[in-house]
Amino acid sequence: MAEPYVIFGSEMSPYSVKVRSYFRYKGLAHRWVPRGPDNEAEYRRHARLPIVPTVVTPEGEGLQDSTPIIERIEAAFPDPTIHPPTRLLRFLSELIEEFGDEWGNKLMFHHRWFAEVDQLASAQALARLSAPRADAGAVAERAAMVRERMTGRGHFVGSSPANAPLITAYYETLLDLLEAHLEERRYLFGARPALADFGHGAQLFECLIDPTCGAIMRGRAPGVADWCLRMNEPRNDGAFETWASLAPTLSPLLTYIAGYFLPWTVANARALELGEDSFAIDLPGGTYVQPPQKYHAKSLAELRRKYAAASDDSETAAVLRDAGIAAFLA
Ligand SMILES: N[C@@H](CCC(=O)N[C@@H](CS)C(=O)NCC(=O)O)C(=O)O
Repeated sequence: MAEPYVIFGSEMSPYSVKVRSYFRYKGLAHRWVPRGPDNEAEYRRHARLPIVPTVVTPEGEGLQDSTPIIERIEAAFPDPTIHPPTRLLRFLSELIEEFGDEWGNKLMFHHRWFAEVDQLASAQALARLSAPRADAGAVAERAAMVRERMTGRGHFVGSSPANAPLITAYYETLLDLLEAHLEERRYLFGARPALADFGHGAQLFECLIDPTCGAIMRGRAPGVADWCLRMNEPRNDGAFETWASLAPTLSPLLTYIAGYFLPWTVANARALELGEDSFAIDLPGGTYVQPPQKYHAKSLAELRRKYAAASDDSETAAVLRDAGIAAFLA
């Protein structure tokens, strides 16, 4: 029998959970390997960068970066497709995936490593997952190391005492919009998952398993919590919907993307171009300040490329213009 795909990942890594959920949906045989000291040599043979997920193909090729991994596998195994059928809906799905990867990650990462209760729970979970056979003393030592390393990284995503109430408000507003949208459907684009569900659902699944974000979500948006859990084992339960049926509750999410994520990512790219150490931007709720993040500029360039390819479709152009999105991507 052929070797299955191998996914080196972590339950605490949204991008790993995203790729695993995709493999499950496609029904592709795979072996999930929680990355840790026990498999470091095997991992290093395939990983160019020290990140998860790292996927190893049956031919022994190492793949990294969740979006290109999914694009590559989707090209080889197109059924069941994760792309809604119209150009508009496909672009929106790609946009929401990117938005989840970038903005959703900020919301999750800040909360995971900000309050003490989250730091302690997350560091312990990571320590236990990565060294399942370690004794209590070794786990505690590892957890202390993880906590120190990860809390030192918060500023990369803009985590700071000044931004904390803003970021919590961004999270709560997003949950309210998603709750309304998911009230009557199983996935973001209908009765089957699209690329957007994999990217966005994974970030919010990580929110769900953390103390602060999980409590907020369970209290405020139980339908979103159900969706996050559903995305662990997504199913094809029917058709994608049309824009007309999605629009009443999806349009407000697009307006949110145009009001928060896009101005932020454009300001981030501008700060990088100008070589600034920090940038400030007026977002709903107040001025938000953070150091620029390199990876996001790449993601914005990719979004602009996809927009350029999609916007000659008149329906796509009109919806993106009305939502205030086109102005940031043109
Ligand atoms: N853009 C990458 C991001 C992957 C990533 O940032 N992975 C994190 C975990 S979620 C990681 O491995 N970080 C290195 C570390 O924690 O040492 C993707 O989409 O796969």
